[in-house]
Amino acid sequence: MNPTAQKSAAPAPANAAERRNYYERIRPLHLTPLWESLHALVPREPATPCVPALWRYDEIRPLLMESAALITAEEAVRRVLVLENPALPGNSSITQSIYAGLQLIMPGEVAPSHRHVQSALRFIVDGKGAYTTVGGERTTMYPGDFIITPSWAWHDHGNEGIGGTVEPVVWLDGLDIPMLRFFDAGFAENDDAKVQHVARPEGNSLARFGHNMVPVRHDHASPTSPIFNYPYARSREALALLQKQEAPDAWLGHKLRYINPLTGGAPMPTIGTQLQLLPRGFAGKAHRATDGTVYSVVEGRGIAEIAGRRFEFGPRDTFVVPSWAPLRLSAPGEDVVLFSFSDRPVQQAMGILREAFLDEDA
Ligand code: 1HN
Repeated sequence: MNPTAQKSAAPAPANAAERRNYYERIRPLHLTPLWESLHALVPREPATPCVPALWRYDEIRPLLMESAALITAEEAVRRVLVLENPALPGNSSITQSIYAGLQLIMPGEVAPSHRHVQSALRFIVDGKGAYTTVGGERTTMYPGDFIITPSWAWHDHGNEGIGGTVEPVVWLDGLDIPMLRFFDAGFAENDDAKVQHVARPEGNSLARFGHNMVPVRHDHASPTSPIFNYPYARSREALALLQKQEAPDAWLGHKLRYINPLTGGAPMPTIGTQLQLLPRGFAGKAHRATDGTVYSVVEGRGIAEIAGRRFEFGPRDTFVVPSWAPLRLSAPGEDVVLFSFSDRPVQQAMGILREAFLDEDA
């Protein structure tokens, strides 16, 4: 019996049996009655299967380090613990559209060069001195840096340290994997070389595009930002100045979105990214939006109340806010800095993004 049949208005018993019989006869022809699923297909408001969840870095770090003894980065290709939404096991998804994972690269290791249609972001969580090379330019990683691997760009990672010290480096990967899977549009290939030839000096992209100026003549045609490392030092400085100069937004605190300097839009076509500061004592109002969002805690301890559930977070933790779940952020004891990302640019391109800034308790 079709379980959804029970949800529709109860027909006369004889009629119900006739309908069931009818459904059984059309099933072999791969036909199904819309009227039994219409309400679930077109819900009055988003009814995501995703649930709110928090991953504590202090719990994960020892397990991540343990994985380094089980497999090398090279054998693994990418040594990552995937953060799966607890309600979507086996899907490699933290929301319906977004993948997230914590990637570890140990001193001296190499994650070999490859490329794929999926776009990736790296948000550096722990350690410094690893590098990623993207399309022939290398960038050194520092905590809080937001780094992009555009669709179809060659990329390899390594860890040679900096200033004579080399330590394990962990970053949060965010990819549009579930979106690409939905579209059945994924391609991938391995590079001939394990490590890409470095073709440009470090910092070249930032020099060209990262100072509110862009080269008068350039050939950057991709929809992804020509900047591929947005260093934390700079983003953090902007927030520190705003904190001195302005009152925080009652819902968001001081919140800035990263931009593609050529368009003013999101740095990647499929993923939008933000950095926000909640000043000590901030007790935010609730807000909700249709883009399920992943947060990485950079600094400070605070509280995220998500759909009425309370999560206490600290530095390096990751949490996820499902689509349309009211979120209230607070920072009772110290300044908090949060990085976040979602499929917002896709929803905006489709004209379907909705958000609400609530004035009463959610
Ligand atoms: C990938 O290529 C990376 O390049 C990280 O670091 C995570 C997850 C699934 C498929 C490819 C990387 C990935 C990935």
